[in-house]
Amino acid sequence: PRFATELEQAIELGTVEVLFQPQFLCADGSLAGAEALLRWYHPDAGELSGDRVFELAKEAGLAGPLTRYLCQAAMSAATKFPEAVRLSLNATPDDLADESYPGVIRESLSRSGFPASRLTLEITEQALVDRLDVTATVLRQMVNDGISIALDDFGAGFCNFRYLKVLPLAALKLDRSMVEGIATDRQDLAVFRAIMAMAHALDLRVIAEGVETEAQRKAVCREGCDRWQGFLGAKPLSASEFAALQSFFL
Ligand code: G
Ligand code: G
Ligand code: MN
Ligand code: NA
Repeated sequence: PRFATELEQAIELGTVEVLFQPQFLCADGSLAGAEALLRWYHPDAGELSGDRVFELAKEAGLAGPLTRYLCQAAMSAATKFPEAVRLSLNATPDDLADESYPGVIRESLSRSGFPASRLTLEITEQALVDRLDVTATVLRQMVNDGISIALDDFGAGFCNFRYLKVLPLAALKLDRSMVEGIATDRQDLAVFRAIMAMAHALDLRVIAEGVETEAQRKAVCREGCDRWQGFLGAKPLSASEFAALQSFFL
């Protein structure tokens, strides 16, 4: 109950922070994307992760307001980023099971002036497990609006390969557990290669996340990923830090 009041105030005051983690093109190291990640610094509990804040918001009946706040804040900030930078927003399973969600996104797009063609929605397979029917409909509306969809955390869950066919996906985002051993473990590399072959056969672009070392960056790019993201490039940054960022020099 106390958290609920505090979170409600934080949303109103705009003290829930939106950070941006850069994504880089494998081809030339240029800055090509920003994943919006929320942070809330609670006076007693300290820094709370995105998942935890959404859990608390859901319990407090504030998930809808939080989603609307984050969409608006992320898109407004992203209008100041270079044109080559796409914005990635994470969507919760609840967002995607809600038929009013495409309208929420549309409203933020029109209020902020951020173009739909530069927006990627990151979804997880949990949304599909929960409500495949509604989620598929919601996603098709978003794609009609010009938004791209990426399947996040790929390789970390149960990976029902049927989703790759029934969903209007533009990209796979490989979970960092797929990336971790790629430069040091033959079996990890074999799995990575099989996923890349499948993704390319399905015309999906691939982004590697959790890239922490130069050896991992080289390997994911050599194996055909389009983009990479991870602490090697940068941790999540404030909007002003992000705007001051340059390319990752190869
Ligand atoms: O950055 P962090 O470790 O807090 O992220 C933890 C999880 O919280 C990630 O899986 C991420 O997808 C989720 N998350 C972070 N920011 C957001 C957000 O703005 N919206 C949603 N729906 N999820 C987020
Ligand atoms: O699940 P999702 O991909 O939306 O969440 C991304 C989370 O991963 C964020 O919390 C972000 O801070 C974290 N992250 C980003 N890059 C790295 C990295 O290189 N290593 C690790 N361990 N975590 C990362
Ligand atoms: Mn994500
Ligand atoms: Na992820």
